[in-house]
Amino acid sequence: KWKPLQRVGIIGVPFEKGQKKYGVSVAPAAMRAAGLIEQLEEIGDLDVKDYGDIDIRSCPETVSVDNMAHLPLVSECNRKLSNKVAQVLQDGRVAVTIGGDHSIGVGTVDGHYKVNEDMILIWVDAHADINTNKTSESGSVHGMPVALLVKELADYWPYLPTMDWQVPKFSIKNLGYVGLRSVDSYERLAIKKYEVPAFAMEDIEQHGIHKSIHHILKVLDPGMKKPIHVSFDIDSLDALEAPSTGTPVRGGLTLREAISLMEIIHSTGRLRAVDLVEINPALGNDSDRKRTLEAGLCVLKAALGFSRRGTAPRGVLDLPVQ
Ligand code: Z70
Ligand code: MN
Ligand code: MN
Repeated sequence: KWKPLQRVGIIGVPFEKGQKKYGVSVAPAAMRAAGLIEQLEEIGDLDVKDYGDIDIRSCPETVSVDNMAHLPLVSECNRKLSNKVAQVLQDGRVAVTIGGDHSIGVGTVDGHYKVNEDMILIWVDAHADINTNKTSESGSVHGMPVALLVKELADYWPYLPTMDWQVPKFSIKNLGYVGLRSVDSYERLAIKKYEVPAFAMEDIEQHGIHKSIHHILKVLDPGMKKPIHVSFDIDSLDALEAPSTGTPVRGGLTLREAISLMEIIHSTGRLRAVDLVEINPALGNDSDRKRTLEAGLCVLKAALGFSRRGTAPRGVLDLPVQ
């Protein structure tokens, strides 16, 4: 019944105030310069539309919330992004969002939820990003998007000025994790309390990427009928595969595992939104930067139907004669 959507919409989000380092905001331009649109168009029959970048205007930050840096900026960016993601989905396209830091997951998931209330969310990351401003040790919002999104954690937040547009309705029961290896203690408590299917690196080691993702999909959606949102933090990859990122963590996913994960999700035909975040082209040398951008491209291509086996021409039954 489900078959992959052959239409894609690209959204760039040059936003970096959800963390402290300069450079993540350059990633949408760097990905386009690395051939993002052209490479996706080379995947057979894919119709790619570039919706451009979200307008990131720095507004005066009139309010401040304890241990939550730049909340008004994060909020304003995500409000616009949420509407844009909903528009792309309503246009009948897979929403492909290029960050930016992971605080933009608030906007992408909020926008997706507005269109598909039955969506499930696969968070692929070294980190769980499920801190509140009470539990965070950094005060950086890119460590908090999941906690902002899920309704079960709403009572753990104080009132957040500027965030009235965002009402957490998404249930933590529709969330799964892949790639975890740097989880704060209260984050672990939340994962245990709500029994979130979380495949940390040691679980992937034990079961393999194939069984791991199939297990998550089965737990979240045994009927195999729900739209899928993948929020892919490039730091889920091993630091050798993707060095140009703000908080690289050793011992992560190989690029092969990430590609395999995305191929499996593509094959469901139910992928409706994918985020690629935390690529920081300003970190590392030329080789690091190139490797990281290429890894991001490989992951997106796998999600959108590129096959490592090759794809035969459509409607052609034999080889050319002479
Ligand atoms: C830590 C925090 C984080 C990404 C770092 C780290 C969060 N748990 N996320 N890098 N992508 O600050 O809350
Ligand atoms: Mn993250
Ligand atoms: Mn991360």
